Amino acid sequence: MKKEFVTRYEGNPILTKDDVPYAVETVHNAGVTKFDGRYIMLFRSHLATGRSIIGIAESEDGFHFKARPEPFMVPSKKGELCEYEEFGVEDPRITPLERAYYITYNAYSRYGARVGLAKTTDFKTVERVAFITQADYRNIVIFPEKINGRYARLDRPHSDISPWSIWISYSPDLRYWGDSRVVMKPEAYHWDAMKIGPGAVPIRTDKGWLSIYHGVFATMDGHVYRLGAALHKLDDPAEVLGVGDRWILQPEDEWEVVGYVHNVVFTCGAVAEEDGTLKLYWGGADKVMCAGTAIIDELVELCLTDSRPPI
Ligand code: BMA
Repeated sequence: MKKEFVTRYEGNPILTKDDVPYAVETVHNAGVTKFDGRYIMLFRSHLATGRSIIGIAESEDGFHFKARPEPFMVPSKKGELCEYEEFGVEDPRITPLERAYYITYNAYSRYGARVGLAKTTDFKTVERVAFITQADYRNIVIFPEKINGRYARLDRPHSDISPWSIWISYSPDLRYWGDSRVVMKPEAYHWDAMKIGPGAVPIRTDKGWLSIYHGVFATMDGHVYRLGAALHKLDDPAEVLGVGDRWILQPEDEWEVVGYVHNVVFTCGAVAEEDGTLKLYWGGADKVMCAGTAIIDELVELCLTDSRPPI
């Protein structure tokens, strides 16, 4: 069996707080996409207040990023948005869809964590569209195309009953979502036994939608966040064709093992290249941004051959 599925970029970490022209404590959990032939990264940063904002960086090659002088999204000061973003905006994912880029992000407030939807067409200005969940939701990735006439997303509600699982929901307009159901659960006494959540925006392959998700294992020394792969049926993503039995990435480098939160690799984005490779991006220990590459076909194979059932 193949030993490593992700090859770490030798220049990791690719972005840290020292690369940001304004005062931040961390650079992590970034969504990444291609726009106008360049790579755009929307990264989360903790401020010294402990609250988060979202910055923006650009790159020609997907590895060397330069942060812009100003943040891209900060908690809104206006009306309803202000009330629900008071404690920060976090963990952006970027979905290219119908000539625009939709950004899902966690909005944190005294009422809990919920998910907001924002939209940009130029990565210079950004408009809020709507909050698309109530409280206690995180990790929403919207599929990059309509499926059977509806928009679709993977999400992760957080209820009193664990383990916390990945659900699917649908929408006619990106604003109102429903028809929700569980599609994938953590596996007992497994690397993702405690909770799972969608990570990168799903990638279309011939054999299905490839989803890179995170799984959490509780240890006596805290929680360990790792990444795994699952494959969803193309025309019915509620059907999971297979879940890779083993993780594809775990905290190993020093800046993944030790940081703001130890032992975390957490993805919000990946870019599929035309040559069949994947550029995968992850936050290391909630402190820095890292990158690596994988072969898309190998991840698909893992889901189909060395797999466990989704439920
Ligand atoms: C999750 C989220 C992520 C974070 C992870 C590890 O619950 O808050 O943003 O990377 O915990 O701290």
